[in-house]
Parts: sequence; C-alpha cells; structure tokens
Amino acid sequence: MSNTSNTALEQWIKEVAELTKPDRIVWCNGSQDEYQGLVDEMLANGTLSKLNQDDYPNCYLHRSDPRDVARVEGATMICTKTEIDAGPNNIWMEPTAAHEKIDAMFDGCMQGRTMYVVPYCMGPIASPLSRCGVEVTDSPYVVANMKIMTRMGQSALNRIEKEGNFVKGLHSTGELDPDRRFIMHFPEELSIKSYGSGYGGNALLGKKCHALRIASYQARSEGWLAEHMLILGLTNPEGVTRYVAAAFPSACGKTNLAMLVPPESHKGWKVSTIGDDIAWLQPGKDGKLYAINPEAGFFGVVPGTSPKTNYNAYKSIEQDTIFTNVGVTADNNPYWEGKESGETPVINWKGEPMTSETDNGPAAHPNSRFTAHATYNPVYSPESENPGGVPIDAIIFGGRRRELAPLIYEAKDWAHGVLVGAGMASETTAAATGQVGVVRRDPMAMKPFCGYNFADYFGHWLSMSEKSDNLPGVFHVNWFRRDEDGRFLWPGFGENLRVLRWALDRVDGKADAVETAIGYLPTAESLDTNDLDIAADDLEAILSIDKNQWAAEMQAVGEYLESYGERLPAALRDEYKKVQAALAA
Ligand code: TSX
Ligand code: MN
Repeated sequence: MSNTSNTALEQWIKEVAELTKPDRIVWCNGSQDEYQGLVDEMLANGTLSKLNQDDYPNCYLHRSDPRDVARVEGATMICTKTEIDAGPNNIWMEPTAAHEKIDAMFDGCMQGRTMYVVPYCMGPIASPLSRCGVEVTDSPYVVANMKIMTRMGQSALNRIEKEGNFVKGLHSTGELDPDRRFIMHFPEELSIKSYGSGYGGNALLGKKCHALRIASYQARSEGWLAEHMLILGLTNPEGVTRYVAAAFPSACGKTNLAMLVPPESHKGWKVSTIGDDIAWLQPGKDGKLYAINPEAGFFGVVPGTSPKTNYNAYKSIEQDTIFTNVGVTADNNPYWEGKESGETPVINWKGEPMTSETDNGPAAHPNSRFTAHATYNPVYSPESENPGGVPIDAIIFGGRRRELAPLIYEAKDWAHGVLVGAGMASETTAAATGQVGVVRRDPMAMKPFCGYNFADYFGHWLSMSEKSDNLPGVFHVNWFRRDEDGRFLWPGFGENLRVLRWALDRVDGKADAVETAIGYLPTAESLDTNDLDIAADDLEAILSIDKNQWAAEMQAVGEYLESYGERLPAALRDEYKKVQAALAA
C-alpha cells in the first residue's frame, strides 16, 4: 500500500526505514485524537507527567536528559559542497563525509521504536510564501511539539502532493550522548539530519533548521528573506494597524515585545502578535515587503514570564501547553523563577526535591521552555493566517548594550540599514552563557541561524533594494542603557510602545529627528514622554551618542566585517567607511 502519491516522498521514507529499522511506521495526520494518543503514550511511559489539571488544563511536564537542554552550536553544521559557501559564520563539513558519519549513527537506531512521518507546512497552508517539509522522527515528544508549532499532518501532506516540493528532515533522539550529537544541514539537497538530541531547537526540524537555516539559503536564490524576527501589529486609537518586524539576539525580550501590553497612558492603542521568532519576508507587487510567520506556536523561554513582564505569554501557557524542564509546586503546578505567583517549588527541573526556593535550585532550567499554540495568546492577530502576509513598515534591530547604543536611531537609507543589522552586537547574560556582560557580534540576530556565508547574506540584504522601491524604514533600539550605578535609564516593557510610535511616525515623515553620524535620533520633543516618569538628564543620555565611543565601535564593526574577507560586498565596506568618516568630521 502506498501512503502518498508523491513518489519522491514514498521512496525517501522507504530508504530511511531501511537505514533506521523501526518496528513500525506511523504517518501522522495532525488530528486532535492523534495528539491525545501521543500524550497518553508519553504519560504511560513517563516521558510526560500531568500538571495540575484544574489550574493548568491539558498541560504537561517533560523533563529532558539533563545533558540535553539547549541548542548545540558546536555540533551544528552546514554541509555545502564548498567550505566558502558555508562561510566563517558556520561549522562546515563536506556533504559525503557528513552523510557517512551521521548515517552510521542512524543505522538501526529505531529498532524497537516507532518511526513517525510528520508532514508539516511552515506558514499558512494557502500561502504562496509558505514552504513544506516532512520530519521523520522516533520521538513522540517531537511529534506533539510539531503539532503545536506547525501546520502538521494531512493538510500539509495534501499541499506537498500538489506542489511536489518538501524539505527532508531525519531525526532520532539516539542515545542522547553529547559526543554523538550532530545537527547537519544540507542546503543544496534541501535536507536536514539531526541525531542525539531531543531538545526543541535541535529536534523540531521545522523551526530553526528549516525555517531559518535551510530557508535562508532558499530565500537567497529566490529573492526573499528568512529572518530571526518577531512580527507585531500596532493599532492606533483610530483603528489603523501597521506592522513591524524586529530582530534581537537572545535575552533582549523578543517575545515580550511581540506581545507588548500598552501602558495606562496609551488607552486605545493595541499591539497584536503575528509571530515571536521567525519572519519570512518577500516583496509584493506594490514594492512593499510582506511577512508571514512560518510558525503556528510559541517555543518560549519560561523563566521570567509573569503577568507583569508578559501578561499575554502568561495567559497563553495556562492551558494546552507542554512545559519542558520547569519545576513543580506542592499543588503540582509548573514553577519557574520570576513567575511571581507567590508559590514555592518542591521539585526542581531534574525531578529532585527542593525544601525552599534557594535549596537545590534553580527550580526551572534557565532555558526551560513552553510550547503553546499561537491562538491562546490573548492578542493573537488573525492576520497570522493571511496568505498574503502583512505589509512591513519598519524593521527594527536591537541589542542589549549598557552603554553606547541610544534608545533608538533610524538608518539613513536601506544600505545603511544593512550595516546597522550587520553591526549588531549584544551583551551576554548569565542565563545564556554564564558569562555576564561580554559583547558578542550577532548580525541580524542570525549568527547561529544563517545557512550560508554571512558575506553573501549581507550582499543579499543589500540586493533587496533592487527588487523593491518601497522598503521599510530600518531602526536600531536598545532598551538596556544604564548609568554608572547599574540603574536602567529606560523603563522598557509597555513603554517601548512610545519608541515603536516614533519609528512609524518617521516612516510617515511625521516625527522630527536630529541627524548624527550613525543615523537619525529622536529630538527630545518628538518622542512622546507624556505621563512617563523619566528624568530629563536620563532622557538626554539615551537620546544622544558619544562620538569617541562610536568611533571605537565602528572600528570594531569594520574589523568584524573585514573578517569575512574578499566576499564582503564593497557596498557594505563603503557604508561603514562613510559612518567612520562622519564620526571623524
Ligand atoms: O523584555 C524586556 N523588555 C522588552 C519588553 C517589551 N526586558 C526583559 C529582558 C529579559 C528577557 C527588559 N528588561 C526590558 C524591555 O524593554 N527592559 C529591561 C530592563 C529593565 C528592568 C526593570 C525595570 C526597568 C528596565 N524596572 C524596574 O525594575 C522597576
Ligand atoms: Mn529565536
């Protein structure tokens, strides 16, 4: 019997089964019954446990292997024919050698196990901007997460059979040995092989592996952009909605911004969420960039999520949520640092007892996650399903910088905006690296996710101005400026709405700005600070630049970009030299 009319898919599944030798093969249809069946199976074998079903209906806890809690950049590879196509920003392996190495691990790895065939669509099923894939996995946890995070099952298979194209993703949790763990990408073959990890970013192949690494490679040849960006809608009191896409390195509060709650002073304004992690952008007939969120859910960091920091995320994860590596309270509720519910944990993420918040902590792993469907977000935007995407008026880059970067500045034009994105950098936090305050370069927040040479990527970004004459404005923000005593100068969170308003007003030619060497900064009057508790000198500090500091920064940006060698686009070199000259003037 044939399971699909797509012969390439049928053939590939046959090959994969011959290699991995599963006891049985299940083609997933994406139904609710199927999801419940997987959950019941995982409850029975201990992969999942039930949380308090009165407080957290249909919520479950998964504890991963304690050595398998995050993405593994050192084991993530881009396997293009030539090393230079992967670029210095990636770890490269020659494709034949890579297949050989990882296939030896896949050989027989599914004996005694079930092999799930998971067709999925990244983006609305009806959207021409969407792309499909099929993930083969032996992990029911992965299937359940894919059900929440993507359009998974029969509808995706139907599209694959109509279109013919799909990305092949092969995954096995293997024996979870950190030394036998590889996440390999073959962009020229549109395929992914992931072995030895059950963690989301390594195992939910539709997300970082497909929607960013493989898609970025495809996007270059097809003339679009696959980016590590949130997409939000901002509706003014008159009911007009504009859309913003924004890229931030980790620990900058991207999900919080995507779900922002307007402050008291902004009654009548509304933020709605299209996506919190990935955006696919493509020029439309009118020259504007249109964006879809390829995902259908949130795979977010749990610690720090409270009604105060992110009310909408907090509400999103009160039902039908898979929690991975959080703690548990005596009432069997999920617990994490920064939940601010007044509860105390009794069991930590490893399943060990805790007698107090500080004993045997932290309760939740710093990279513990929630998996929740997008529609549970109280400010979910139905435009998420628009097959045409939403028109983007502003692109915002950001970083966590104690000094240097002002609250917001606007790039002078598209090419300068590409420099602003390419020069992005952020300070590390304890949660991410254990090392606090070290500045890391992370162009467009894509350092771990670009499937090809960054020099070519910058060139591709620059080339978008030839494909479109109505590109968004480009901005850079920093919510994290501090004074000498370590006090934050900007209140952040909901008040960031004021900064988004300034950006969109600039796009409309309605807000004043001061021209500086690095771009346009708000005048003190053009940024709405009504009802905002901020001292005049603090405001002055975050709305100005230190030329000497910036000269040093541009030197560092230039050196970083030149490390990409002769492939670096000359136009990008011109851009940083222009800023350097303006700073010296
Ligand atoms: O997410 C954050 N955003 C964006 C919100 C839409 N965070 C949390 C970062 C960790 C993921 C922020 N932290 C933001 C911010 O804008 N700003 C800050 C820094 C900050 C922290 C606390 C206060 C002010 C600024 N205020 C008090 O503690 C009272
Ligand atoms: Mn991300």
